[in-house]
Amino acid sequence: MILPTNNTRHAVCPYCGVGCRVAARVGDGKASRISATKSIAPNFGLLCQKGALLDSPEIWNPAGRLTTPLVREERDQPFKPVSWDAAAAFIAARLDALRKEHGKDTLAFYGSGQLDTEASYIFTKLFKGSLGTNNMDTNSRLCMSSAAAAYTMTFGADAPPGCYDDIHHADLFFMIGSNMAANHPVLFTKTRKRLAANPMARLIVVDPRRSESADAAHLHLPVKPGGDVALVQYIARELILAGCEDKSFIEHATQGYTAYRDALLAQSPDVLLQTAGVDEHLMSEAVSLFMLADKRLSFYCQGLNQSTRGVDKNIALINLHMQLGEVGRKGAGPFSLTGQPNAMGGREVGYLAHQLPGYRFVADADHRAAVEKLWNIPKGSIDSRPGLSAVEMFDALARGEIKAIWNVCTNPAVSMPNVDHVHAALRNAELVIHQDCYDQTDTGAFAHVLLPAAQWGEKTGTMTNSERLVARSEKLFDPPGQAMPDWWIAALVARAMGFKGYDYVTAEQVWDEHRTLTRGTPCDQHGITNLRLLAGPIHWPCPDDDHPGTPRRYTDGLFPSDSGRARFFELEPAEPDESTDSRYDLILTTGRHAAQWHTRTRTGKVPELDRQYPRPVIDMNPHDADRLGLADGDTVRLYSRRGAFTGQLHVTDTVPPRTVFTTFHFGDSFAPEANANRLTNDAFDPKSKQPELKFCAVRCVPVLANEPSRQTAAMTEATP
Ligand SMILES: Nc1nc2c(c(=O)[nH]1)N[C@H]1C(S)=C(S)[C@@H](COP(=O)(O)OP(=O)(O)OC[C@H]3O[C@@H](n4cnc5c(=O)[nH]c(N)nc54)[C@H](O)[C@@H]3O)O[C@H]1N2
Ligand SMILES: Nc1nc2c(c(=O)[nH]1)N[C@H]1C(S)=C(S)[C@@H](COP(=O)(O)OP(=O)(O)OC[C@H]3O[C@@H](n4cnc5c(=O)[nH]c(N)nc54)[C@H](O)[C@@H]3O)O[C@H]1N2
Ligand code: SF4
Ligand SMILES: [Mo]
Repeated sequence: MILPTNNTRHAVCPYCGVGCRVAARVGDGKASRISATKSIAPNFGLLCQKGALLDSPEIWNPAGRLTTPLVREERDQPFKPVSWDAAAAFIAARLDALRKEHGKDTLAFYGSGQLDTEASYIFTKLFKGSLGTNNMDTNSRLCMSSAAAAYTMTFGADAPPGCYDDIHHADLFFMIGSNMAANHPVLFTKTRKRLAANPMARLIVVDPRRSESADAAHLHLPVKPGGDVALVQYIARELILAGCEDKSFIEHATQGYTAYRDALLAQSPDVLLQTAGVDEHLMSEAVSLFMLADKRLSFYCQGLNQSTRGVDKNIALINLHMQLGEVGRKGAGPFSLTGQPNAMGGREVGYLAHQLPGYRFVADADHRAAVEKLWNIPKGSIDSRPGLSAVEMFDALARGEIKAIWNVCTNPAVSMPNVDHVHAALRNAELVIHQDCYDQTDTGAFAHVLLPAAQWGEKTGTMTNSERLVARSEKLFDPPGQAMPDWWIAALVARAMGFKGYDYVTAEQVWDEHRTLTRGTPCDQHGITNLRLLAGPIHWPCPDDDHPGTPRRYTDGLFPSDSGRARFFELEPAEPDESTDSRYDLILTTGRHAAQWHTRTRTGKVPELDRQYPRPVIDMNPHDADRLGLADGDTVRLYSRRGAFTGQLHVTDTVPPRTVFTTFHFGDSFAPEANANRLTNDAFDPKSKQPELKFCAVRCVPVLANEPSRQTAAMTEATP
């Protein structure tokens, strides 16, 4: 354990949205062992295996890094190393030419919740302000956009009401569509500690699979994939019938309750049970646990968000907590877990296609005018039309309506649904810029320009974690070669294009500008100064220098909506976008392994992590394996209506009959047909535009040892 000394720096773990802070001792331009410190929020000495292995030399080896800007005119040419100025001049000239010839909306940006707030801020200013196009979206669209939309619809503004301290006070944990044990491990450890300390406390997990989290639960509700609205409504309805309603909270702080209540009572419990797909006795047990508990805390993530009903799934749960008076109450409430370390910060700078900084929206004339004034750009510079969301953006690229895409800190050639179509779009683009810290990524293979980014630990930046805690991630190391921070690269290109207002020298200057833009907004960070961030992290809202920060919001029952009240919505339980039939008779759901991070560009390099999940695995119930004549360890192929995927069969009763599970960690660079997103459906939720990554219809066939060509077989058989 390293003790804090003068030469100890703190950085934010670059993996999940728990936002653990790690300490490293620096000296001689190097940093020594990374650890966590007991006194430091939010993890207080805890780290999971991914965080603890951040000092693995493989992560820092310059051999696997992009170290100089690389440019090629055409994709069949080799890349040439160039200086930063030459790369910026090349990009500026190409973007300018496309903009003049075809219009500003032919340029697009695709970013990431792993970028720090400073980088997200400058890219937003460059695209929405200076270039005047809202064709700017990020992987948060695949991740948190349903949660953001649901919070905005119900409370009037995005972000969770509570904080991690609520774990120490809750007596019922309701984890729905979250495998916290694998994906937010430090929070799961905190939850288990609370369960151990309070023998009356209970954990319910709602997941079609018996995940690692479900294994540790008192009650596992194996919901039918997509059946969450019905499941939550069943519980809410039974609770109403039992008189569990907080009448005072409902009357003083909400609107729309009567209509919500009437609509729920009009539902048939049998139909709800059938749609949820869970036995009545298990559901009755869940209802009893809700009734016995005093403080119920819900954690949710992609099992709710990644669905064509993602917003409704979120709202059903928020409705339930409002009915129980559990918003702004210590130890209770709806708490969406953020996936990436700074997806919250990205939402705060307004990096999604419909947003502007400070939870403002492009469609709102007052919001546009306020931001134009703060950015010192002519009135009317910001377009009033929301730009294209992730799926729509790659569609427009495939059709040739978008011509240039600048892709930063995300690997869409692996992670987008229906990824064959995304590959075709990238091949069709006139200009692909890919900005990454690592060499040899799947998306980089499509690029004309590769820009070397300083990675975590090599730059100063600010991150907001799942609980609205804003922390400074300090620079520990120098980046290799010419790699530079993402914000610096954005500002360099903006200046090369002749735009004013990008003369930043430090990340602190960018932060100061960003926090000013949040002043008076629901995510007010004006009081979070650089000086205060040196001392430690602070929860927003924090309007002034002497404000202590706000771990819990809405404690006064006042909400940032027009009426000042939170709003109930009536919902219809409905089926997912795609259905099974005799040809595609299995439901595929996708997710993550505890030891791998997304497209493996970092965890795949760390032997201790990679060996835990070194190749694609398909989990299948023994009944299906018997029915299909398959055995554990067989190489099998899944076909959906869109493509094919090959993996090793794992026969296990953790998945229910007729449902199979795999991860999306592997791309074409690993093996042909290793990418599960060849199968997934790019249908999206109409309210959040978040795609359906958790449900598609597939069939499973054995792979024959001597078959001619996998790709050809896949193409012929995939045709419905
Ligand atoms: N180790 C690791 N940790 C990570 C990441 C990683 O790649 N690796 N990624 C980070 C990111 S960006 C994110 S967004 C989070 C994601 O964190 P999670 O949402 O916890 O991760 P997933 O595995 O995608 O999905 C969670 C669970 O949803 C279940 N599920 C599938 N369909 C349904 C359904 O219809 N209803 C319900 N109730 N559940 C369903 C799946 O079986 C799965 O167990 O993890 C973060 N943490
Ligand atoms: N089937 C299926 N697909 C999914 C999901 C699912 O559950 N199922 N989940 C979706 C979700 S929630 C998410 S968040 C996405 C994640 O998908 P991606 O964002 O595509 O995945 P990553 O591997 O995290 O990509 C990050 C890239 O940025 C690079 N990088 C790391 N640090 C830096 C840096 O500081 N600067 C720069 N410029 N680059 C850096 C990495 O090397 C890597 O290439 O996947 C989505 N896709
Ligand atoms: S729980 Fe998340 S933030 Fe914490 S060490 Fe693990 S991956 Fe990093
Ligand atoms: Mo995510």
